[in-house]
Amino acid sequence: MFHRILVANRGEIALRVIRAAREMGIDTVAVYSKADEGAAYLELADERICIGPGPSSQSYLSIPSIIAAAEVVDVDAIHPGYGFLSENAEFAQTCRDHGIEFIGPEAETMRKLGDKATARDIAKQAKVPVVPGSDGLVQDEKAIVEVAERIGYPVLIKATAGGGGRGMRVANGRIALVNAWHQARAEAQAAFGESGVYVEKYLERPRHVEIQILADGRGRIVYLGERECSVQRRHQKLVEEGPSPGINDSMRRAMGRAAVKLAKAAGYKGAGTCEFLVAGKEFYFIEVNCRIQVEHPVTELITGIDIVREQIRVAAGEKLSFDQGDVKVKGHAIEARINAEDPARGFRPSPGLITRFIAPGGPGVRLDTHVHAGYKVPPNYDSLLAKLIVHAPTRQAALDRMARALDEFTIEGIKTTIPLHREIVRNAFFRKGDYDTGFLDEYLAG
Ligand code: MV4
Repeated sequence: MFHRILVANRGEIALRVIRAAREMGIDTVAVYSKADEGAAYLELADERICIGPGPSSQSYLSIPSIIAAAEVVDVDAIHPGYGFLSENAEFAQTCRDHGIEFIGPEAETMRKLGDKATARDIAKQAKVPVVPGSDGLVQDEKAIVEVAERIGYPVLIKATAGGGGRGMRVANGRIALVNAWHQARAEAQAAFGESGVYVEKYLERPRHVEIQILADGRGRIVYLGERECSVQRRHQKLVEEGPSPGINDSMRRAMGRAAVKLAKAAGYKGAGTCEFLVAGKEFYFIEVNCRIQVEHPVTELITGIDIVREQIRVAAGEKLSFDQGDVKVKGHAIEARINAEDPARGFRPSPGLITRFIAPGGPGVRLDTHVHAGYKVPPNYDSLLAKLIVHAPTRQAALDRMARALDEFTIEGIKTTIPLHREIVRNAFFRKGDYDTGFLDEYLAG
C-alpha cells in the first residue's frame, strides 16, 4: 500500500480524499494555490504545499507545478479528484514516467475513452447499445447528409473531444445540417484544438442515468448500481439520486452489465462511470467518465462501499475484495449540490465571506464540505460549496429527510442554491420521480 499520496485538487473533493487516506493510514500532502492559502481543510492533510498563483492554469492545472511538488515531498501516488487534471491522459502518463502512481485508469485507456467517437466504437464492438448514428467521425458534407437521412432528423452533432455537453449542435433538416456541421467543426477546433465530430439521432428529453463501476485491473469488474442525474442546468447537475426512479430492475441489470462489458473491452482499471441516456424503454451508452465523480456519495450510501478507498486500493495493485454478488443496493440516497450561486440571477457566482454556517445533521444525513463560518469563497474556481446527501429506507423517506435537512441548513453572507433545492424537493413531479433532462429548465421558466 502507498505510504504517502499527493492530492492534486482542492475543496470538498480534496478533503474527501484526505479523509479516505487518513482512515487507511496513508499520509497526505495537499496542494494549494495562493487563492486557497490558509483554508482550514488544508490543515487536515499531513502536509501542504503551495503550487502557484490563483489561476488554475498556473496551479491546479499545471502539470509541471504538481509534478515538482510531488517530487519535493516524495509521494508514491497522486489522487487527481475530479475536474482539473483528473481525465488528462498526458498527466497520468507524466506521473507514471516519474515513478508516481496516478490513481486512475491507464493513460492509454483515458486517451481512448476521452475521445467520444472512439468510446462509442468500443461500446459498439462490445455490443453495448449506442444511439443510432455515424460509424466514427463524419469526414465531409456528403457523409453527414447520408447518415442523417438514414437515421432521420433531428440529429445531434457532437465533438469527439467534447463531453459534458460542450460543442454540440442539433439539426432539423438538410440545409441546417450542413451549416451545423461547419459550425460544430469550427467550434470544436477552437475549444479543443480538435475538429472531429460524429453524429447521433437527437433524443428529445432523455433521462440521464449513469452506472458506477470499479475495476481492479486484475480481472474483476463490478457495477455499483446507478445514479439518476437528470436534474441539471446547462450540463451542471444539481440533484442526483439512486436508485433511479425512472428505470425498472430489468433495465437496471442490463445497463449494469453493459457498463461492465464496456469497461472490460476498454481494459478499465479504477473507479469510473458509464453514462447512458434513457428514452422510453431503451437505453443508450454515450460517454465514460474516467474519474471519481462529484455524486459518488449517492452510491456509497446505497451500497456501503467506500469508492475512494477502493480506488486507492486498486491503484496500489490490490484486488477488489468483493464481487458482483456481494453488491447489494439498500434504500435510497439523494444528493443536493450546494453552490455559491444566485439562482434568481441566472446562477451568477456569489463568492465572498460566509458569515453564518449551520450544518444539518441527524439520522441518515451526510455533508461533504470544506467550508465553515468565516470561510471566504474565492472567485477563482467552481462554485461547489457542499454536498448534502441523505439516505433512508425508501425514496419517499429520503425526500422527507432531504427536505428536513435542507430546512436545517443555514448559510449566510453569500447566495446559495439551498432555497432552490428546498423547492425542488417539494415539487410534485420530482416527488413522483416523473422528470427528465428538461425538468429544471421547465421549472425555472415557470
Ligand atoms: C444527447 C442528447 C440527445 N440525443 N445525445 C449532453 C451532455 C452530453 N454528455 C450528452 N448530452 C446529450 N446527448 C443524443 N443523441 C441530449 C443530451 C443532453 C443531456 C444529456 C444528459 C443530461 C442532460 C442533458 C441536457 C441536454 C442535452
